[in-house]
Amino acid sequence: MIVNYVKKLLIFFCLAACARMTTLAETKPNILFIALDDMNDWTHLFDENNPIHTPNLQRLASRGMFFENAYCASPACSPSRAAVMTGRAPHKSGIGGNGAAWAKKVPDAEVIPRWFLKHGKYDTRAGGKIFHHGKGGDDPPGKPSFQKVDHLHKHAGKPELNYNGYTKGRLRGSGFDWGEHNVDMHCDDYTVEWGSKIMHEEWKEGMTPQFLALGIFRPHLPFWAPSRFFEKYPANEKLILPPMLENDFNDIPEIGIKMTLKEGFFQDTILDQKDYSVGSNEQLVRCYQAASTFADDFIGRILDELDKTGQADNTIIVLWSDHGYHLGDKNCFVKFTLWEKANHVPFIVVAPGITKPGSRCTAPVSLLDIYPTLVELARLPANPKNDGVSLVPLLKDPQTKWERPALMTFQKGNHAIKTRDYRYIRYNDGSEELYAHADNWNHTNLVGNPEYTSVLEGHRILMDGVLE
Ligand SMILES: [Ca+2]
Repeated sequence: MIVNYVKKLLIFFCLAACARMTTLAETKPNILFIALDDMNDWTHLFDENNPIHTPNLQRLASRGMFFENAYCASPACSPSRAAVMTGRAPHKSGIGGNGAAWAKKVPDAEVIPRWFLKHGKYDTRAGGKIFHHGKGGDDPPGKPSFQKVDHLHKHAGKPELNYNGYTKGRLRGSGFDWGEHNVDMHCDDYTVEWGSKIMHEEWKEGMTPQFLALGIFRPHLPFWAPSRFFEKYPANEKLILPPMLENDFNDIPEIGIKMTLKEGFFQDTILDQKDYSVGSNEQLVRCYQAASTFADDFIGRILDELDKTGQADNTIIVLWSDHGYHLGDKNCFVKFTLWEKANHVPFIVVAPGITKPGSRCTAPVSLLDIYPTLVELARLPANPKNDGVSLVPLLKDPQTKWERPALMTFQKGNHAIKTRDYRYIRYNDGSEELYAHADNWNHTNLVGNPEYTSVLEGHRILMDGVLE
């Protein structure tokens, strides 16, 4: 009796699974493409011992695959986003810093949504920050990246950008402020409202498949969030601060130290005063934590809206952050470094019928891999100019053998690779760093340690290989 019941149950689940797979196989899936800005790995998504609460990132991860070791192609907004969207590696495209305009560097590039429009007849939509704002993010003349766009900068001047006067930590005006900020509409509220409206009006039975990109600007500076997002982050000694090693720069080459000075306005007042008042650096860390949970909340709202459309089973979701952020660790508040915290990012893919809910993958992967992965998932022809590789084998089986390292580049000739066991950095003057995987705050440079001579040599060869 019980055996029969179990058999029936198994048949039911098989049929249900087949029905799901049939759905994705017979119709073109929608793509919900969500970008975060400057969100690092110090969140519950990666480890529940981390201080930053991200219930909605975890909710999203529970639906598909979370890549624990995903890396941006470049630790700055413009080159990282250009790499994701064009599929071109920064060392080949020449887009290695925030100053380069992607449309001028690679005018022949077909960005992901254009590939979907051209080869899959997709409708393409984008709200918020997808490319970097400013001229570096502009489309090439006559080649719009999306059919319909709601730009983030359209909302400049709205209440969110009215700086509210925390002068102590202020650096260059409201763009670099941090604090509690209670206004009706933050810039991401506009983006989520716009995206929700698109889904509400256009995502229906029989719809044209759609590529919808939504770019959330938080936790990027200004580190602002409404007061309720600060409740979990105490403004006193109980606040969790990143570990800071004394003399952390003693084993860092000069060129690596120089990179931290890129936004070098905090160096004299680094977290040594234990000052939790408004505008202090400790308060800045607290505000980053709150701004990250605020960003996470927007993700929850997007998922709620998707679920209301009834299209979730036919929608591939990809979520990524353009890079990470240092919060006083390694003596800096900055992203423009080749260390782990500025490059290790949240990256989640939900592909119904393909990814197993709640699965995790430990292989090192790059955000450059997003383009070829989405193209394969949607069964469109591959773009031969993509420098990344499709992650579909890993989405199907996270244990797939995967020896390819993730490559990161910042400006000209400065690179890092991440393998399963090490991070190896080589700057354009030839100086190097090597860190064990477990040393994720990059406290101990192993270059010069005779025990690691062969590891170092192996990583030099690997880097030469991926740069070819
Ligand atoms: Ca960014």
